[in-house]
Amino acid sequence: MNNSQILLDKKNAVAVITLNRPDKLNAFTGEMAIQLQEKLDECASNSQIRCIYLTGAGKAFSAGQDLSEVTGPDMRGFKNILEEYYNPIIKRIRKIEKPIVAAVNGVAAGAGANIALCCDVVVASSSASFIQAFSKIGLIPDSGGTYFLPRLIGWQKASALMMLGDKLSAKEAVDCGMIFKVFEDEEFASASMGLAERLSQMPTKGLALTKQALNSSFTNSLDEQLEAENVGQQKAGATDDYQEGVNAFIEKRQAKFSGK
Ligand code: T3D
Repeated sequence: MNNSQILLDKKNAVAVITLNRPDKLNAFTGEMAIQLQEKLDECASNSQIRCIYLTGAGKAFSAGQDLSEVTGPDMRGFKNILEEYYNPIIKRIRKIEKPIVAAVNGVAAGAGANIALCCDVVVASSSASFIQAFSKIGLIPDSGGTYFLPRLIGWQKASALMMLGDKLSAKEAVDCGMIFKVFEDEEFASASMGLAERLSQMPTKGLALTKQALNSSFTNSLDEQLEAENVGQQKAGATDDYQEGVNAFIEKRQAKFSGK
C-alpha cells in the first residue's frame, strides 16, 4: 500500500499528481504540501514530462488546509504556513515550463480551490464544487486567491464569493469563467486526461512561453506586454517544434512535435 500523501505516476508524457488523503477530503497537512512541492520539482526537471495533471483521490479535489493540524501545540503560525507550504506551491505552478491541468474531481475548498485555480487549464466533473471557505473560519483567502479569482471572474463576483464563502457548482464556475470546462462525472476521467494527453503532444516550449506571457499580462502596460510577446516569439521561433509545425503545414501532414 502506498502511504504517500501525494502520488506521482507517469502516463507517457503526462505526469499524474494525485492529492492522496481521501478520508480527509485531501486536506493539506504541512508534510503533504512539502511533498507536492517535491513532486512538482520532479516534474519540472524531467524533460520526458510535457504536461502535469493534478487531481484528487476519492470524492474530493482538496478541502484546503487540514484544520486539525493548525490548532495543535506544534502550530507553525500563519506566516510560516504560507511561506513554507502554500506560496511555494503557487509559485511553482506558475513558473513550471509545461502546462498544468487541474482536474477537479470533487469539492475544492480554501487553499484547495486556489491551488486548482492557478493552474493553466482547469476542468471539473459535474458534481465538483468550489468554495472560498476562508471567511467561514475568520481567515482571508490565500494561496493566490485574491490575485487570481478577481482576474478570472471580475472583482465584484470574487469579492462576494470570498466574503460569503458560498459554494459554486462546477456549472456555475464554468458559466462565470472561473474554469474552462465541465465534464459529466462518468466521462470526467477520460475527457480530462484526454486534454492533458493532447497538451503533452503539443509544442512544449511554445506553451511554456505562452504561460510566461500570460503571467505578466495583467500587470504589464500594453507596451511592456507587446515587448514580452516580441521576446517570447523570438524564442518560440527558434524551437524545433516551430520548424516542424511549419513543415507539417506546408507538407499537408500531421505535425509530430518533440517538445524541443
Ligand atoms: O493556518 C491556516 O489555516 C492557513 C491556511 C489556510 C488555507 C485554507 O485552506 S483555510 C480553509 C480550510 N478549509 C476549510 O475551511 C474547509 C473545511 N471543510 C468543509 O467545509 C467541508 O468539509 C467541505 C465543504 C469541504 C465538504 O463537506 P462534506 O459535507 O462533503 O464533507 P465533511 O463531512 O465535512 O468532511 C469529510 C471528512 O473530511 C470529515 O472527517 P470525518 O469526520 O469523516 O473524520 C471532515 O472533518 C474532514 N475534513 C474536511 N475538510 C477538512 C477536514 N479535515 C481537516 N481539515 C479540513 N479542511
